[in-house]
Amino acid sequence: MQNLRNCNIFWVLALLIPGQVIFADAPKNWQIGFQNAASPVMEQLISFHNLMLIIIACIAILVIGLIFWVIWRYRASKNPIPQTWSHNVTLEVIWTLLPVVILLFMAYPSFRLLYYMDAAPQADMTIKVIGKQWYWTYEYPDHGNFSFDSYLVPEKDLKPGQLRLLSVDNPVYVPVNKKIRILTTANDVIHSWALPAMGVKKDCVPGRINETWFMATKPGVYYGQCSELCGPKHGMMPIEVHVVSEQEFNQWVERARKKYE
Ligand SMILES: [Cu+2]
Repeated sequence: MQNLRNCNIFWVLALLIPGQVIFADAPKNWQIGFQNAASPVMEQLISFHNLMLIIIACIAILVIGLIFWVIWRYRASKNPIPQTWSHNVTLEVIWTLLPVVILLFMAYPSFRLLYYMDAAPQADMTIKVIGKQWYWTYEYPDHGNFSFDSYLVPEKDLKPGQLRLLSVDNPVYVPVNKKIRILTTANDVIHSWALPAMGVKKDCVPGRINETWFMATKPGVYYGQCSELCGPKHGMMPIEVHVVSEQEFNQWVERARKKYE
């Protein structure tokens, strides 16, 4: 609820100061739910999660209700002589078939989403992500194949507005509303490139390339973290992605090529 209120205040401010506030998403203290969706995949993941939540809640209520009913209905004081029957074919058929039907009902949207998330056949651009102990290297093969390393900003060097354990020295830039193909790999051990607001989490495995994609629908700064235990500084290799307009992205590419090539 607190999050929701903060969020509303944020949007009021964003409307009052046009062009000044950028939408950003990062973990918040005591957060329980997901970050706000900023990509079509994450929107679908959240609705799938909500569907699961309803099914799980119904099953939990049914089972707990049955337990209490049995405790009350078959209590010792009401049934001094125990029943002797042990099977009920109708009941057994129902409690076998019903879970099968529920599983099939969940499997269809689950597989559809899984294949949707898997790869983007018509991606607008590609970024290669290489996990290393303990930082990330990014390559932009479609923009002159420049590459750069992205390290955590240590706590003592944090500037105002930068987030502890999340801000990096060289963030990733992507254009808004474009399909970004992400190719992941690693140089040493398995890492995992994760960006919760986009619904992305892909293992980076040495010696192989994994593929995923996202399309950011809201400009702003998004944060993620390595999500595969990769050694003592696993928590010190965050991910910072700036989603900007296509024009700003092209300007950044110009600067980046001079800086990193
Ligand atoms: Cu890692």
